Amino acid sequence: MIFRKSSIPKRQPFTAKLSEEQLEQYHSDGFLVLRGFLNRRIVKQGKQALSDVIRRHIESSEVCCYEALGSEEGKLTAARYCNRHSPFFFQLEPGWDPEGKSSKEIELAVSKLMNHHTEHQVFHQIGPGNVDLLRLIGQIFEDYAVLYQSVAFVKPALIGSEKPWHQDNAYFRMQDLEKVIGVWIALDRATKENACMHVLKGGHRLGPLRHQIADECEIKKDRFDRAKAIPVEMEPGDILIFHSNLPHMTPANNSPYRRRSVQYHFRAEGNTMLSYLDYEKVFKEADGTPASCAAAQARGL
Ligand SMILES: O=C(O)CCC(=O)C(=O)O
Repeated sequence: MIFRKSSIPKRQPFTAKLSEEQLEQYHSDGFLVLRGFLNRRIVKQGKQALSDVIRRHIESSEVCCYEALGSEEGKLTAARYCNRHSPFFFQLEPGWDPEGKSSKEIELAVSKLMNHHTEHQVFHQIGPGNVDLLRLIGQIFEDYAVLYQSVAFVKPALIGSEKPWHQDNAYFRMQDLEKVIGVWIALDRATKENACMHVLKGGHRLGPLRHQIADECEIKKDRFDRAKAIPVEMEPGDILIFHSNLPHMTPANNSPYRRRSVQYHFRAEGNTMLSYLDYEKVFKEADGTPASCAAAQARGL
């Protein structure tokens, strides 16, 4: 197709900019909350898109492949639905068996979606296609912001399990730890009751902390005082921008309120990915011990 110059839409002018105080706050606390960043219409579309994407996969065996992940005793540890044509997948709460359940029941047990931005235009619009967001992140990086990954956590009501303390850089392997940022976006109200994010304010300045594999990959218990954690309560449309060395967790959701959120990680354009072995020399504690999840898994640390 040939575009005439006049038919090419003009690039939207960037409008968002962080103030000096906000930049300082990000660098000293390791996070920043921007209230009402997304409007109600797009938040509603995001929630609808989550439902649509989940249902489309459950109901179409042409698109979807189903995997039951098992433990040594042959018990189901997690059920996962993947896409035959894309890197997208979602999984259910540990141990929750979808056999004989309706699509609605299954949807309410989903805990995590990976690469959701490939499955719906709204998820692209909220994240990697959001010029205001790219500009803010780019301002922090002093470089262009590029999508690294997208993941959505959808903490189910009553059964949502805990995500233990971790630093996101423990999962990644980017050369410059300063230039990877997570953006956590509330689609529902996120409160202490329904498992909002909890962070260790300023904890990114501790540098890499040793992770170990328990049920999941988590920071070793003695690395900081967990009583110093603070909850970050958010309204739908608020966003949390956080450094990928910031220790954070979400507790179990025992409340009757589902807590949906979507999340994107961005890297600076100039930040490059290392091999697992090279990353051990970057994400390490002060005594040189490799601290990432992969290192813990491979070396039994
Ligand atoms: O949203 C959640 O429940 C957990 C989010 C989290 O810990 C993460 O994104 O690394």
